Amino acid sequence: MIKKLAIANRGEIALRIMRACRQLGIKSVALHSSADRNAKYVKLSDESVCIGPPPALNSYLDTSAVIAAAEVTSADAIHPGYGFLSENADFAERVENSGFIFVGPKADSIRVMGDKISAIQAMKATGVPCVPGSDGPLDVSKPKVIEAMAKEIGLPVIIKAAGGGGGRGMRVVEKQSDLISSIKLTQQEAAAAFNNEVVYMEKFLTKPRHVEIQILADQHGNAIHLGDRDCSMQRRHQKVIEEAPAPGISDALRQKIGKRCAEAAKAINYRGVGTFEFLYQDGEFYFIEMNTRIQVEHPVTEMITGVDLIKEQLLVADGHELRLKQKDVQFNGHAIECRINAEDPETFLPSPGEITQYHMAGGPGVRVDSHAYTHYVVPPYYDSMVGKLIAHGATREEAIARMQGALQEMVVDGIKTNLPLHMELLQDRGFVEGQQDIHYLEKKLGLSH
Ligand code: MV4
Repeated sequence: MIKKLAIANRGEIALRIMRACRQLGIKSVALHSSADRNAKYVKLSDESVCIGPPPALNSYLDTSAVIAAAEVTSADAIHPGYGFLSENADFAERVENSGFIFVGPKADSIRVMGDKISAIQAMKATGVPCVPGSDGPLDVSKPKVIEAMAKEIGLPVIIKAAGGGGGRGMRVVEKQSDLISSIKLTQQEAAAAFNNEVVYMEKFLTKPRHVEIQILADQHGNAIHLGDRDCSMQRRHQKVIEEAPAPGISDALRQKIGKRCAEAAKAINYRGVGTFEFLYQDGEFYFIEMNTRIQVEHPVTEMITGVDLIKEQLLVADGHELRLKQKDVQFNGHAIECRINAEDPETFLPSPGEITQYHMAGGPGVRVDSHAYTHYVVPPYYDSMVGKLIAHGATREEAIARMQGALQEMVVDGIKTNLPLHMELLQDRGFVEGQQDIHYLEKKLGLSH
């Protein structure tokens, strides 16, 4: 059994992981930068180690510092959380080679999914539906082949970097005459950004929703899915509101795509939690990427399934068999998550500083995942999320009503936050009707901001 877990992350997710440790009788070690010395999760952990100065490159991203801190505290496992080192295959490998359990998939799985072309090839081979496209690298020395391919797929197409993901390194091509020059540009940018100039082509879907499937797999060949989440409410690839289940998708379709993903996870010998990202348009799912980490929005899945995903993640990392069979996963009601960011609601610029007053929302179906407190100082070095407000209800309408109430109760003073934006969005007609696609929020903000 894992006895002591080193948490190589910060903020709300460090606190969330610590809470799961407590459920399992695992001691926690908070690895933190000097900027996070006074953080709530550092105080609440059993032990803590400062791993470096404020810049993430010298602390949360410093592989050697993280492993050394785990060694000196005699931890037996390392949880990377999300962001930072969570999807770094070399780090996962080093963790295991140093004798620790890495709370995540094997380094090989991270590597396959990190290359978006190999991810698509692996998923296509297991029967997961993908976007019509090149299914492989584009070779600009063969322009005729590329032009014929684009013609067959049908314009517009999108050129994506194999080393990209999460919205980085992409270019939409509308005209056949722009095709080759656009590919060359994307290759140059990809070489500079990811040290990998390989690009591929997909049909560009013009009005999709971002729907993802949560899966959970053990090391004994068992895998289940925990339904879907809609993450379409985003701005510049930053998710703002997520919900589960995705509005407008039938239970039959959810079970069908979920089963496909669980089967795919088994086929690639995946272990741990994982998310299959899809674009959903006109009743069809198209796989785009797989995330091999726990995600920010995991609580909406927890709220509708009653499953503690981090607890299960720790158990399977520790070699336990899945305690849940697919039939044990029952979906109950609807959950919504609002990401609360320390940012100017008009300009979206970060707004770090001292929180002079902090009051949490409460009541039936309301959950707050946050490391913030009165007099907490939000450091300027990291992402601006200071917490997540999650509301569950028997129906989507009830979840919305509870979120509206929770937003009114929530107080985060002294810094600017996006709470006013959330209040507006929870009353927005298109959102309330569940009509959002990936462009919905940016279009709305374009009109009002
Ligand atoms: C696409 C697409 C349309 N068609 N692929 C952006 C993030 C990355 N994960 C994939 N992305 C997209 N891929 C095809 N074939 C549109 C996007 C996209 C997007 C996807 C999910 C969430 C927000 C988005 C915002 C802009 C573009």
